[in-house]
Parts: sequence; structure tokens; C-alpha cells
Amino acid sequence: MKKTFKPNFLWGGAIAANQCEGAWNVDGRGASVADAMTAGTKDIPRRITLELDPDAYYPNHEAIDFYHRYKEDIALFAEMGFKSLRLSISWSRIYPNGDELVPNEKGLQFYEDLFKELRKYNIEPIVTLWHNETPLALAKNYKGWASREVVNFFESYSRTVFERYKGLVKYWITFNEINSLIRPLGNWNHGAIIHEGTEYFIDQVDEPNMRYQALHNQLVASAKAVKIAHEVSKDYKVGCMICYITTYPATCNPKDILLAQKEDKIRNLFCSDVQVFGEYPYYIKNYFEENNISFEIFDGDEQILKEGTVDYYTFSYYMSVCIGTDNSREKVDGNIMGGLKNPYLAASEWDWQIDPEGLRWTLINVYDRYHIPILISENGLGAFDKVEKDGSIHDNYRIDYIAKHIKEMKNAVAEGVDLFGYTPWGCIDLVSVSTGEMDKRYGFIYVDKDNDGNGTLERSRKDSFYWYKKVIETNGEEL
Ligand code: BGP
Repeated sequence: MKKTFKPNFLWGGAIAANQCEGAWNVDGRGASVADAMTAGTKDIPRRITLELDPDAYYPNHEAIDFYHRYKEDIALFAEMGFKSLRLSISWSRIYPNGDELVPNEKGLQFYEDLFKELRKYNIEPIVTLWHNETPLALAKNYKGWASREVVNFFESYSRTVFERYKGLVKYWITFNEINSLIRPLGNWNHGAIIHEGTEYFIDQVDEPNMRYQALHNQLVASAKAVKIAHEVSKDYKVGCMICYITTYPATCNPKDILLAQKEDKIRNLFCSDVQVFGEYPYYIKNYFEENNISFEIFDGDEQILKEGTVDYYTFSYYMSVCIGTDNSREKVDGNIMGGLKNPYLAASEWDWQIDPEGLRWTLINVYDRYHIPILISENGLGAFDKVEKDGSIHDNYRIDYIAKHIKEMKNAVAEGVDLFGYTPWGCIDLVSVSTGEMDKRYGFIYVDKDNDGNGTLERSRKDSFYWYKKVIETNGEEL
């Protein structure tokens, strides 16, 4: 019998509050760390400014104004036949400074209305509690996630939303790409940590011990959130979310094989090992020792990690890299971390290597390890789009990218991987994290806005919109 996607497969798309909502200071919302990042491009790095620079442009402040236009956007998702939408709650809409005792009702009401709107169309919300946006005040007053108090604030925030949205939400994800803190790049938008001397997002001053303290605190906060969710409702399912950048050995030299295996564990598997198995894996202890990394594990933390293991696994997948011992080989950049160039692969205009078969490899690798249901919570191609005179957008490159990835998902499912959903990233154009651009577009829906903030914000359907609609209609049979 031919194996294919489950009949109730969660086809959909993914967005994040800070990259689409805008309305950054509306209805009582406080600023988040994302609001302190200026616009950039592939060649001009984003700056981090604790105080607003009146001469700079901050693309997240307005983003695509999803806050005011969500009904129109959800209607378009429904037209494509979405069964799910992965989206996030902006913490600073609920607790503007992060440390208040009472939540902001207007923020809570916004998400209630939003979830109800999704339910109207039978779109299942998959809600990320934290997607790269800690309240800015926690960065300024508490050293961000390096401070233990932030774990308590996050606990109140998660309890508030779990209680409020009972009956409206079933699937939760705790932290987006939690493994980002294994790299200095994660300091700001993941750790809410800034050191004197940091100016640019891509080149941050780093204190590894503090960064790993922040990561530990997030792992504990994630486990606490899982526990609370399960206490609040037995219907809640909570997942982890990993930025998986698949690591191939650059050659068949055993030294490369060993190095690639090690990197795969440190970069990709360590955090989910904690979140799925409930404890720090053996190899990370060696890694900490070798790299003189130390941080505080508080009384009771180990128990919390054990009790707060996730129900399902999710990951973002955009690309793969090669890992090898020969440093003279050509390097490539990547999402949160790069590696060596793979001569067999083409790359996007932002140099992310395109590797659909790597998605199959990764699905199998992860399922072999964890044996729990998997959802691909991000995947997609950031590309420039050209609007024709008649308003049409022929994004066949995007169709080609996604079709090839879905084909490999299907191959993994045929092998027996328990995949229950696919939410490609930026199903509507939104602000890029790495560069702050609008022109790095992922959407099936085009938004008329440019890198400098000009445009009508009008939405229109790209060719991929009609194509993806067919994919969903045929449950992935017609690609
Ligand atoms: C992931 C983030 C997303 C998204 C995506 C694409 O790392 O979880 O928020 O932005 O990458 O990255 P970019 O926006 O830099 O193209």
C-alpha cells in the first residue's frame, strides 16, 4: 500500500508576532528586543540600539500590520485551505515590561479574538509562547535570560495564557529555535543579553558562561511551561522547536565524519535531547568541560527538566552545511550558523544552501532518536519577487523549492516517520530576522511594502498561492 500523509495532516503556514503584527506600542504593548533592531540588508548589518535612534528605521514597529489586518489575512489562509497556522504570542503585549503582576487585558483579548477567528475557519492554531521577543525591559533591568528571575516571569506569562486560551488552543510550542543560544548571535534576540561594545546583530560581544546560563534558564522555563500546560489542560500538547541545520561530513575522511557527528549533536541535538529525554546528555558535559563553560544549575532544576518533557518535536529546516577539518575549503553562511560549501547544492540569493533530500535525512535522523510525532514548523525560500504590470507574481522558484521538500517529506513518511504537520515559514511576506528586510520574501501572499517602509500594505496572491492551495486540496498528491 502506498504510504502518504495522514488524512488530518496539518497543512498550514508559520508566522511570528514580532515579524508581522506591528502595532508595537498600541493597546498597552511594551517594546520587545525585536523592536530595538534597525533595518538592514544582506550587506548592511542590523544594529541593536537600547534607546531609539531617531534617524534609524525599525522595521518590526509596523511590520505588515497583521495586528489590524489579521481578519483579511486569515481569510486568505482559509482560501488556501490551511488546516493550521503556527503563530506566536508577543509576551510584551501580555506583560509589557515582563515583570508586572497583572496582565494587560487588551493584549489577552487580541489573541482571544485571533484564535476565535482561526477557529471560525477550522484552522488549528499552533502557538509559540516565545518567538525571539523578550520584553525589552527585561533586557535592560535584569540581564535578560541570564537572570533567573526571568524564568519566574516567564512562568507567570505561560500560566496566564494557558489558562486564558483553554478550549481555543491545543498545540503549543515553548521556545522558537532554542538552540540559537549555542552561538554568540543568539545573545540579543534569543537571550535578551547585550554587552558593552555590541553594536551589530551579526557581531556581538560574547560571554559564553552567561550565554549558557541563559540557555539553561530557557530549558528550565520550557520544562516548567510543559508541566503547567499539562496541569491546566489534559488536551494540551506541547512541543520543542529546534533550528536544524543538517551537518554533512565534507569528505569521507574519518576525521570529517567524526567532526560532523559531533557538530550535529552540539548544534542540532543537544537542546532537544534535554527537552525530549529530560536531562543533559553525556556528550554536552564533555563539551562544557573542553570549552571551560560553567553555569549555575539551581536546586530542583534537574527534577523540573525530567518532569517537563515535550509531547512532540518540531524544527525549522532551510538548509544543510558541510563540516570538515580542511579549513581552506569555501565557507557558506547560514541561518544561525554556517559551515563549508557543498559542491552538489545550489544556494538561495542569501547563500542558504538548498537541500530537499537533507530534509528527508533529518526527519529520519530525528525520528530514529526520539520516536515522537514530528511537525516541520518552518521551511521555505527567502527570495526577491517581481510584481508584473498586471499585478501577478510568478514565483516558480518558490514552488520548486517547496514541492521538492514536500516530496522528501513524503519519502520520509513512506519510511514510517510520524509526521503530522507542515507549516512553511512566512506564508505571508514579513520582516526578515537576519537582515530586517521586507524584500527577503517567503510568502504565498505578497505584501506591498519595501525595505524602507514604503508601500500600501496591500495583500495579493502569488502563483504559489494557487499552487499550495492545490497541494492542500490533494493532501500533497499534486505537487
Ligand atoms: C528562523 C526564525 C524565523 C524566520 C526564519 C527565516 O530562524 O525562526 O523567525 O525569520 O528563520 O530567517 P530570515 O528571516 O532571517 O530569513
